[in-house]
Amino acid sequence: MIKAVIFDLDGVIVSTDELHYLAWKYISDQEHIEFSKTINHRLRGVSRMASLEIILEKANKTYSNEEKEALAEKKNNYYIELLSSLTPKDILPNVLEVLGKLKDKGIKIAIGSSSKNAKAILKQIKLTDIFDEIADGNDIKKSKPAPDVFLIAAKKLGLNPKHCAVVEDAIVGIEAAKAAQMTAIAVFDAKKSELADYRFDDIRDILRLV
Ligand code: B16
Ligand code: MG
Repeated sequence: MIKAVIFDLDGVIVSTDELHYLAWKYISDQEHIEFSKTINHRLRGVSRMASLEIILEKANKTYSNEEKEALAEKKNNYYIELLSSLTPKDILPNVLEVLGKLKDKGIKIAIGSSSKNAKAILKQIKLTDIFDEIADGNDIKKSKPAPDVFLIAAKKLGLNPKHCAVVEDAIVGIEAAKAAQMTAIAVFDAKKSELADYRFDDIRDILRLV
């Protein structure tokens, strides 16, 4: 029985992929490192430092930990600048309808995001208050595919993970949901995951499960 739905943020509630892409492109261009949309695709749901490690696979030199920290900080500062252009119009189609209807049915709703900027993003799109709980990159040491962020969301909700469903656009996010013993609902890119319990083209299909 599903008592709560935990939503991934980037790629499910709002599409910040392009902004992450532009910010990482700015860094990789400065460092003369090859970067593409295909590589950007591998960064979905992955933490900032783990994303940087993926980008540095194409680098011709090795970077010290201090240099990595500096690059990640530079990327994030640029990304935060880009986030200022986000508005409620960027909320993905049918999301508001689904959130409202889940609440009407007495289902709890939460955010389970790897992003340390999750609260700033929610503020930009004016969605901070609708969620019962928010678990994000600041709450965890291990990002998806580790189950941590979803387990923390369930704990904050006071629910058994088995009573929680996760909506994810990233394959690593589906792995994380299953590792947390939750129902895994895949949208967009995550539909390729063999582990998903459900694959939906329209997020409104979630309403059939509750
Ligand atoms: P930040 P999600 C993830 O968010 C993004 O998909 C991923 O591309 C990003 O690297 C990660 O957040 C960390 O973001 O640099 O803002 O802390 O999909 O888990 O909501
Ligand atoms: Mg995502």
